[in-house]
Amino acid sequence: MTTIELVLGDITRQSVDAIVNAANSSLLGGGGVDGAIHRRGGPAILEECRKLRASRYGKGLPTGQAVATTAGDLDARWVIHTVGPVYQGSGGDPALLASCYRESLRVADTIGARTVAFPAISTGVYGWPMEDAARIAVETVRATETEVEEVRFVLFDERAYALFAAQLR
Ligand code: AR6
Repeated sequence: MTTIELVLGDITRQSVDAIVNAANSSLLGGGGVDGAIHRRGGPAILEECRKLRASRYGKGLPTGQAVATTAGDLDARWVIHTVGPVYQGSGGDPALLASCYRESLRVADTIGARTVAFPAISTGVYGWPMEDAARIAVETVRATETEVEEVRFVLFDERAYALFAAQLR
């Protein structure tokens, strides 16, 4: 059984086995969660991302997929990088947003992570409406078979927290 927890706060402050990063295909950093993770996690994360770009992901990590690296100085063993779909302008493909959660949990299983913190993927720079993103996130985690014991959604503001809480009720 996977339990779902909600936390209002900064994902880079979580003590968990794996922290999920709302990355972009380049894997080379950005703003939002991505910027915060690289800032607090230090250069070891970027170094491993560069190696992934030089090997398995020469064209970048495709949208909806996930890959793990070290978590550097974060209080976690791994960062799982996933690329959410862009909503702004295109409307976004909900199947790809669901895939981010499913693939991140699949990667968590392959590395043996039992506690995983997720941000609200695609709801910042990528513009996905929070209420819809919360529904997709909660439904997908509930429907995914995984060895992960705790999924912790870490929400950055009270509105996001309330919308996730509404999905859990
Ligand atoms: N902890 C928890 N949540 C946060 C934090 C934090 N420290 N910082 C922001 N959020 P975003 P995306 C919330 O933009 O939409 C980057 O440049 C934020 O309020 O981080 O998937 C990447 O490199 C929002 O609700 O991710 C990509 O280019 C949610 O996290 C692009 O942004 C996600 O916002 C990805 O955009």
